[in-house]
Amino acid sequence: MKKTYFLLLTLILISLLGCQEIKVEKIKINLNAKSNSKTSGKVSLTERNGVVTLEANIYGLEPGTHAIHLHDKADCSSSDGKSTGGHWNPTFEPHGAWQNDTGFHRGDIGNFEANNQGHGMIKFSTDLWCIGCEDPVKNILGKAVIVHQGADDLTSQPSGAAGARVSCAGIIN
Ligand SMILES: [Cu+2]
Ligand SMILES: [Zn+2]
Repeated sequence: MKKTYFLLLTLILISLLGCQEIKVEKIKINLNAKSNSKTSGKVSLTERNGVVTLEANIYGLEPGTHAIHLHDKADCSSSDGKSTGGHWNPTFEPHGAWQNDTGFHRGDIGNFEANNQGHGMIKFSTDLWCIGCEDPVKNILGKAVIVHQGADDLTSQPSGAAGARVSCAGIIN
């Protein structure tokens, strides 16, 4: 009888520990002004059950539409943000709207609106990304978040003609 209880207790313990293993990865990074702008902000990246959610609050923007992308390298060292390279494009597809039939970069998040106070926010979720997994087509660690002065026209190659890079954040744990 005692053995049965012990076994039951062990099973309960194992299942409880199993529940705690639901992996949640979270990274918080700061957007820093580039190209003589005053654009800054905060980005959180959370992975839950295979879905990554990006939430960004951006301040000091010109009112209107702005592009936001993931670029290739988490290197915001240059004053124009170009040290981050081009759009993150691990699948070698053309630039385009997210989940466009004719292809899109895995960094082509798209556009968001800034209000008259210069504040914009965007919430974006996808299962095509991961945070720190082994798949180089999905892993966003080591990439950068770039906010642009203008809108992404979603067609111009290779980057949507979105203008200067006004804010930059490296995706580093
Ligand atoms: Cu960009
Ligand atoms: Zn692109």
